[in-house]
Amino acid sequence: MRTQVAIIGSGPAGLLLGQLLDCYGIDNVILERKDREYILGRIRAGVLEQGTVGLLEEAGVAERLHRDGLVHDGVELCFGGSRYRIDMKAATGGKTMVVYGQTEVTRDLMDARLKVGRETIYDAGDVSLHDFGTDQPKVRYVKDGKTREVACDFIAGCDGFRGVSRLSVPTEAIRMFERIYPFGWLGILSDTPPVSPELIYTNHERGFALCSMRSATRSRYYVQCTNDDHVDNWSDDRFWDELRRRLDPKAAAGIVIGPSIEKSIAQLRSFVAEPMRFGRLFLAGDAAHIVPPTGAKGLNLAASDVRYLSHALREFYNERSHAGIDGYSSKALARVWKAERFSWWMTSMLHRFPDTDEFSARIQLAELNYLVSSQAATAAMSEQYVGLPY
Ligand code: FAS
Ligand code: PHB
Repeated sequence: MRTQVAIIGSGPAGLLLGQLLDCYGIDNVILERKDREYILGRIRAGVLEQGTVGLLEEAGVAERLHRDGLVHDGVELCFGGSRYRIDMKAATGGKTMVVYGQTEVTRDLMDARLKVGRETIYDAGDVSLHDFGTDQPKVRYVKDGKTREVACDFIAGCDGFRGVSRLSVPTEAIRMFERIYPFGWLGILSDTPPVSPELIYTNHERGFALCSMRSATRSRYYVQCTNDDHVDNWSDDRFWDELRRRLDPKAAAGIVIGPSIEKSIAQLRSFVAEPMRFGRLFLAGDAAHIVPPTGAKGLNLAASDVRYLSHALREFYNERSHAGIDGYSSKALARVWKAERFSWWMTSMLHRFPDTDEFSARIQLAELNYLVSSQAATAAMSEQYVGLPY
């Protein structure tokens, strides 16, 4: 098989790239090791930056998002037993976020891909990348017991943190930066109405908690847990009790509890691979970087990488210009590192670390008090949370 761009991975990064390239008339194929149902069974991000919404509109997949997504003007911070609203819309001159699950974004992109007749090869085993240092790169994979090959002009490694693309780069050609956090997030999905119309991020001596949602009837909650914790240690009742203990009295009393329809623990890390381009191979999304979900940046960074990469490839094919592909890595990394810092800052301010002593607990509270009482601090947090300009 031959195509112009071979995309590895059918997550948000791969699917959005495929859709935008299709809009630009650039041929592409996606190779995915899992099947559609498995991918749609993963519960992940929930908050879309305004820029991400614009990209989904450009890709022609924003209809359901505008119908079912919840537009949010701000978030609440809960500490010292009280809640404080951060009015992000006012602080950013009108910018908002949309709460719409990554699962739904993925579903919309998959359906759009089917409609335009672009190929996704699911259950592609043993994907391997070849000759991406030349102008004739190839991807090989095994399907139905046979090894097959895709000849292409470019390979887009959109295969996530544990994918094959980054691992295919010679170690001497790549630098990696990592911080692993000494805690995880235990997340629960329940068909119960959200406790509050906006997200609530809490700093509590027992640990961080987050009240989020997927719709007016489906809630998403998280509590900080230890790194070696296990979902089996957490009955629904234990989860609801712990969540209540970390919230202010009004929220704790207002929580509508119900059976969990999904429960999982995510480990938290900050990670960046530099550069994000190796000859004819480009890395995008979690394949190149990971953020702790505290800043709701993971999915949105995948989208900004894809914006830069899709525009660069359009320039290459339509204008025969290399400027975009040559500038991709530095442009993407400039935005990635700002989001890495923001996510690290939010995580440091809101979580209990093993070495959080009385002094550092007071420093966290001082930072939070400054944040909710200073227009400048509120504006700085807001412009990063809603998404910095591309
Ligand atoms: P993805 O990991 O989504 O997709 C990569 C795809 O490549 C997968 O479908 C995988 O099956 C496929 N693949 C992997 N190896 C392959 C191979 N060798 N061959 C072929 N295909 C291969 N972000 C937030 O903003 N908020 C959150 O709350 C949040 N929670 C998260 C919870 C968890 C458990 C995880 C893991 C991530 C979470 N994230 C969150 C981040 C997440 O949303 C990512 O940023 C987002 O999925 C990035 O999308 P992709 O880069 O497409 O990577
Ligand atoms: C979610 O709804 O899953 C979510 C929202 C905001 C975050 C992280 C996760 O910062």
